[in-house]
Amino acid sequence: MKKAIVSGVTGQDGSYLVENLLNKGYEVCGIVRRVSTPNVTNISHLLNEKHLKLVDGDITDLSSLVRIFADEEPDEIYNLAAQSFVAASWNQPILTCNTTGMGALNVFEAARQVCPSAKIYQASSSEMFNGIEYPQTESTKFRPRSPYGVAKLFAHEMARIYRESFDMFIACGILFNHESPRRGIEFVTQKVVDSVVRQMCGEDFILELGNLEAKRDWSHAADMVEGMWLMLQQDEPDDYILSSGETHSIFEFINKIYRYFEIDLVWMTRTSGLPYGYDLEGKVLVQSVDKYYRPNEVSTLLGDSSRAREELHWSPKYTFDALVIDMIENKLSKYKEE
Ligand code: NAP
Ligand code: G4F
Repeated sequence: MKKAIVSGVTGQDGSYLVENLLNKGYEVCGIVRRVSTPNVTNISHLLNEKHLKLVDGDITDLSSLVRIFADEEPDEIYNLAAQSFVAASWNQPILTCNTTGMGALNVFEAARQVCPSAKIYQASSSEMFNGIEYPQTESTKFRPRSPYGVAKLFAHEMARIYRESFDMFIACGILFNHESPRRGIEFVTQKVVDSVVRQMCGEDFILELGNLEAKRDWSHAADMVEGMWLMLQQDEPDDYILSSGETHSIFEFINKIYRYFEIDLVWMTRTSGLPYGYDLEGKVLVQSVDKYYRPNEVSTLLGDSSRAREELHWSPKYTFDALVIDMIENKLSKYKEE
């Protein structure tokens, strides 16, 4: 039985990855950071699994990683832990770099000291690109636009340094945006789905968002975690883009969610230049406000995942429409339960 360690196990990707690995017959050890009120919602359905064990640890604490890696002797390590919310990285740049950047280095260094032959997956990001040149491939130049992007690029480059200098197996997945019903509430897809469902259930408020012109290449997280696993099944480590190969603006995403409820939004622009959308009765449902604009922005993400498709034989199962339906239907059933 292979053993995998997963950091970030309580997050969106961690929860899907654990399911995926348990289904493949792995023994999984999830690293959970200590908090006063534990948040294990995403993995609550897995807590009684015989082959899943949770251990306390923090990727900013090298000693905790050394202890865990020495105790567990893993075959594979998936480093998914991060401060992953781009917008927050301008307000907390140091925490973001300590966690998302230095935390990854701690994972590589702990593995070098204790289990250098374990295969490591590092969660790199399309936020390392500048969003001007696209479609992005593995050889598109990196030019991050956020503290988060810089922290991810630091980790990405450190992965290469450890790979080349110490002959360690570290594969980086340059993943484009991926979503699911388990996506955190602050990310734009979940925020829109949650707000529109609440409006449709009778709550009276205007959904406030930031830049609606940015374009993202969205996939389903369940498809992405299979790609992570495939990267560690190769003989040699490499970097791979995982993406859908389609790009949609935030406007398009919003329209799609309202359309599900048979509402065709009409868009207008205020004198301030900010857009707002209303229904056919003239009721404003959504508006763009200054407070959700970021100091800088990756404008267009469109990933070319040909290398992963050819070499890993990876291909996503969810279409954009199927992702949207999964998110809406899950949200609707949660509200019905409540
Ligand atoms: P997520 O839902 O925000 O999950 C992040 C996880 O990291 C959570 O389990 C969080 O624990 C944990 N964590 C944060 N700080 C930690 C620390 N100091 N020590 C240990 N654990 C810590 O993120 P995700 O969407 O699943 O993404 C997984 C990874 O892929 C992240 O590295 C992200 O940056 C990267 N990525 C994501 C996307 C995407 O579109 N989702 C795209 C590219 C790359 P708590 O539950 O305690 O907060
Ligand atoms: O959903 P988002 O917050 O995701 P973002 O910033 O693209 O980052 C996600 O994907 C990265 C991969 O490219 C990951 F590395 C990262 O960890 C994270 O998972 O924002 C998407 C877009 C942005 O252009 C943002 O400006 O939506 C725009 N947006 C407009 N209004 C908004 C809002 N984003 C959020 N979160 N909230 C808004 O109100």
